[in-house]
Amino acid sequence: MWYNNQQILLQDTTRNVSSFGEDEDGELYVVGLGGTVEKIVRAKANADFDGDAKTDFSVFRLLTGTWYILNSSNNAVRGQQFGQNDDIPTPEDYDGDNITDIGVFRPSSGTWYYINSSNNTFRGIQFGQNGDIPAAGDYDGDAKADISVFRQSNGIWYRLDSSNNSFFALQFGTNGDVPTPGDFDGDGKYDIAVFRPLNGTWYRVNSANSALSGVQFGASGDVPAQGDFDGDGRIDQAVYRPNSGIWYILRSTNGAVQSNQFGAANDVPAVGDYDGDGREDIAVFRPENGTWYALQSSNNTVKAAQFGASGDLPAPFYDKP
Ligand SMILES: [Ca+2]
Ligand SMILES: [Ca+2]
Ligand SMILES: [Ca+2]
Ligand SMILES: [Ca+2]
Repeated sequence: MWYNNQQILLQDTTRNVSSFGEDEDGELYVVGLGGTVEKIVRAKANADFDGDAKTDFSVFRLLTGTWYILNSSNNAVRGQQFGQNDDIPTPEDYDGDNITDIGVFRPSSGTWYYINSSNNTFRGIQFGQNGDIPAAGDYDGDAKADISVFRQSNGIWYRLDSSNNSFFALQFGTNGDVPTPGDFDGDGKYDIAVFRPLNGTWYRVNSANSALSGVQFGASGDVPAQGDFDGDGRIDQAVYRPNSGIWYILRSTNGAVQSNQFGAANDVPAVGDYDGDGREDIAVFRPENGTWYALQSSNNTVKAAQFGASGDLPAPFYDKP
C-alpha cells in the first residue's frame, strides 16, 4: 500500500486472498478464496505509551504522582509527573491515535485529567463523584475511550460518549460488583460488564444486540483478569487466583478452559499484549519489589524486568485490554 508517498509492505500473510471489500462505515474486509471474510484492524495494545502495539511495563507512583514507562520499542525510560496521591490511574486512548494517554481520575472532586498523546493537550473533565469506580473504554466504537464510571452504591453506569458528547446511564450491577467492561461480543464496542465476587459470576450486556448474559466462572477471592488470550477479537473471561497464583481462562473461540500457574500470592494481574502478536499475555506485577513477569503467547517465553517500586500501581491493570 501507499502511505506518506512511500510504498510499504502490509504484514505478510499465509491467506489466499480473493478480494477486498468495504462496508458503509469505511471498514475494510479481506475475502479469502474459500469465501471467508475477515476484518482488517490496526494492531493495538493496552498500556502502549510509545505506540508500537506492544504493552509497556509501566507504573503510576502514588506517593509523588509520577508515571514511569519502559518503552517496549527502545527500552528507554520515561518519567512524567501527572497526578497526585489518591488519584486512580486511568490510562486510555482518549484521542484515538492508538497510543495510550496518561490519565487519572481524582475521587475527591470526581474529575478526570489526561494528556492527549497526539498533541500533548491537557484535558480536565468533571464526571463522577467520590467512591465511583472509573470504567473508561470505547463503548461507542469510534476508537476513542469514553469517560465512564460505575457507581457501586446504586449499580449505575454513567458515561460520556466521545463520538457525540452524549450522556448515557444504565443500572447494571450491584454493590460489591467489580466493573469488567470490554468487547466480549466482538463488535468493536465495549460491553457493560461486571464480575460478582460473591458467586463468581460474570454479567454483561452485549453492545451488539443488548442481550444479557451471566456466566459462572471463578470463585470468591479471585481477581478478574479478562483479555483476548486466544486472539479472536473477543475478550475472554479470566480470573487470577491470588492464593495459588493460578490463572483460569475461558476461551471465547471454543469455550475451553485453560489454566496456568503463573504468579505468586499478592501479585497483581497485568494482562497485556507484551509481544505484540495480537493475543493478550498472562502477566503479573509483583508490588513488593516492582518486578514484572509476562508469559509471551508468541513463543511461551517469560519476559521479566524489574521496573517500579513497592507500592506502585501497574498501568496495564488499569488500562485493561
Ligand atoms: Ca509499547
Ligand atoms: Ca492517544
Ligand atoms: Ca461489544
Ligand atoms: Ca477471545
